[in-house]
Amino acid sequence: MKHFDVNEIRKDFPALHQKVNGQPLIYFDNAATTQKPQVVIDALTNYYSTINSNVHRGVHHLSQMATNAFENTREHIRKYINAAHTHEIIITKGATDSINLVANSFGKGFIKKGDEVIISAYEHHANIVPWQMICEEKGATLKVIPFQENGTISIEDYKSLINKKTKIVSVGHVSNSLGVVQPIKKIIEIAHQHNIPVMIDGAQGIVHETVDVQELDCDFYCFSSHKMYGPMGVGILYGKEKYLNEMPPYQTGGEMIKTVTFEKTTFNELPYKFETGTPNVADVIGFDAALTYIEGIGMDNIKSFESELMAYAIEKLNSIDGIRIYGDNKHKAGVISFNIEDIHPYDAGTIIDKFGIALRTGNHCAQPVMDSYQIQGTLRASFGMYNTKEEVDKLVEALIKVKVMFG
Ligand code: ALA
Repeated sequence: MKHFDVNEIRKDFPALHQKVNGQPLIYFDNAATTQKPQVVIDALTNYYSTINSNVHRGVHHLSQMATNAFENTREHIRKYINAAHTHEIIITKGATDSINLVANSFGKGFIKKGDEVIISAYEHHANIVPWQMICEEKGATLKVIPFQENGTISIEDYKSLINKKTKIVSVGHVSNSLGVVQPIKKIIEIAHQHNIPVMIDGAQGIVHETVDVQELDCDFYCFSSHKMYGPMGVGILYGKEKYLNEMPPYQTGGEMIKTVTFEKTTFNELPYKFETGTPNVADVIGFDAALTYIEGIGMDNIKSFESELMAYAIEKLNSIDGIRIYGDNKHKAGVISFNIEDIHPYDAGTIIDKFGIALRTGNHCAQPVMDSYQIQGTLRASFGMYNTKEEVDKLVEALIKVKVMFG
């Protein structure tokens, strides 16, 4: 195993070394977006200073260099998630864009009146609304697996929703609002016993553990670069070739076209069939640098470091009188959602910001989760590979001060 030294890692992230409100920044909003290592920032500068050019569109030197770097990233992503084919990797704008692509394209191709789609009650809005809309359009029904007090679904509840009308299941790997790791392998296995494909929203999953899409046997898996220490505006959709080939194009124009006449247009092969317009070349290449950076640290190292940090943070937070952590579960990754007494999360978050600590407050784009607990929102601390136990101690000190102020 490679050596993991959080203090060395912190040196690679320039944004961590600043003061906010006169205090050293403590960045605990990693589930919203992670900070970027210098190698990623350098990759962007290098791209714009040297090979900036459009891809797949020119025989000239710069265009070929940019195209090679762009396509090398696609291959890197394939290897990173162990997909069988490079053309199963579609580059999108983000995880939300990826889910919209599948909901619309799969929906257009395979969902009809009377069919059913299964999601869960712990989903981010991005894995609810696209399905809701396609169901409305097609006259299909959206079925929702409830989650239990501890933030996970019951397999029995899930099984009871599956029937002959079920066309697809789409669930999150890790809940963004609770941090609970869901039993996705089991969910996939059960759906496959009925020949139903499964889409996994991995936006909060792949950041904290190794994902092998062939081993999981998921039919679709999506995620965002910016939650993996890479640039914003880049998402990935992995899809099994057998589905992607049968699905109609989502958006049109640009790379997805093979031939156009006014009578008929033919479409490009995978993966380009699903890629339109000029892609976000610089940021895709920046994502390549982020993946290389993560590989250099080692996901096993990151996972065990973050697990220890999470356990420490849960224990420390639980020692504060009046705190309630939502989604009390031993299978958690990267996220702790909580409230203190009846202090409004916005009030607490605003005071905590004065201590230089960045948390997210609100419903975390998961309103049904908040509704289940009958709360308006929570404070959410989310961790990355560069956070420390000392930072957790500072958060606990700040929360005690908040309690005193509102007490
Ligand atoms: N979906 C992101 C979050 O959970 C933005 O904060």
